[in-house]
Amino acid sequence: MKESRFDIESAEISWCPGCGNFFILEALKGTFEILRLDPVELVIVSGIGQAGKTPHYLKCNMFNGLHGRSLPLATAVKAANPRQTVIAQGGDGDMYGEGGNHLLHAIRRNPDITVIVHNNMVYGLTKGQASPTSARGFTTGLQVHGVASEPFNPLAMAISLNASFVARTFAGDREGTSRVLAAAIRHRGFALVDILQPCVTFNKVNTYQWFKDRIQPIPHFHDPSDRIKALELAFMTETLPVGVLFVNEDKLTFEEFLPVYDSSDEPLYNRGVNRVELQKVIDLLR
Ligand SMILES: Cc1ncc(C[n+]2csc(CCOP(=O)(O)OP(=O)(O)O)c2C)c(N)n1
Ligand code: SF4
Repeated sequence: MKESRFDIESAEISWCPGCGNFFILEALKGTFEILRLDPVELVIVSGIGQAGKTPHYLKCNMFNGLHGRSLPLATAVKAANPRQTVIAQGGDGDMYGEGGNHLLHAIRRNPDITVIVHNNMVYGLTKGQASPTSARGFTTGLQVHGVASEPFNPLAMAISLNASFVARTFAGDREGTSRVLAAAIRHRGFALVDILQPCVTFNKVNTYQWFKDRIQPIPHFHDPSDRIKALELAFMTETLPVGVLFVNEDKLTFEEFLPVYDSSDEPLYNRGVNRVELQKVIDLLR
């Protein structure tokens, strides 16, 4: 592994050998180098899960919140300091299950953050229960007769809601993942990157080979502003298109709507409290 300014020397990584999370961690560091990010300018917010541990293994600002709750936190961090690069990171259970409702509304709100989902189609940390993206019929120690529900399609959902940037990559393709992550972080507005991530311990169906047999790069002639074509790609199940599916450059971000930034882009944390104005508000509400 190459040395990076984002390495933490003392980090003892608790992931299983061979886990797809290692490739995502390396791809992330590569992306930060491509973008010449300074660790001080970067905040990674996560929830709970194996994927949620990723920021523990990176030298930058981080906030590890509750399961499924990284998106409101990330939105607030960006609103308080729009000059920071803000990333929210989690597993498919964290982002699409427990945090699913936050995801829907964050897409509508369009904060300028990047959301990275390690999609291993299983709950890794809690030992292999089904997640929202597990295939129908997938058996686990809990779902012994197989999963009864249809799998959640995060890409189709995000494109339907007119998300600002929607992409999918495969953890085993570190360069492709890094390229897409760089585009997502550079993008102004809400960016969702779903990363297909083998869990070698609890998902013996969706293995590295299973993904390799199915992933297919999105053709270079695909126009990511074409929403219907992007939806067609998102609905494909026999092959799994990887790359940038959809981009909408025209949406205003949440921060651009905030009146506090009308006259100045000074981050909120830098501004003093105007006690005279504050007292007026308190008096008004008495
Ligand atoms: C509110 C709450 N509900 C449930 C849990 C238990 N829990 C911890 S991690 C997890 C699932 C993690 O799966 P996923 O988000 O897919 O991440 P992975 O571990 O696979 O990376 C669950 C159910 C919790 N910690 N808090
Ligand atoms: S349980 Fe699965 S997701 Fe968790 S570290 Fe092990 S291989 Fe990775």
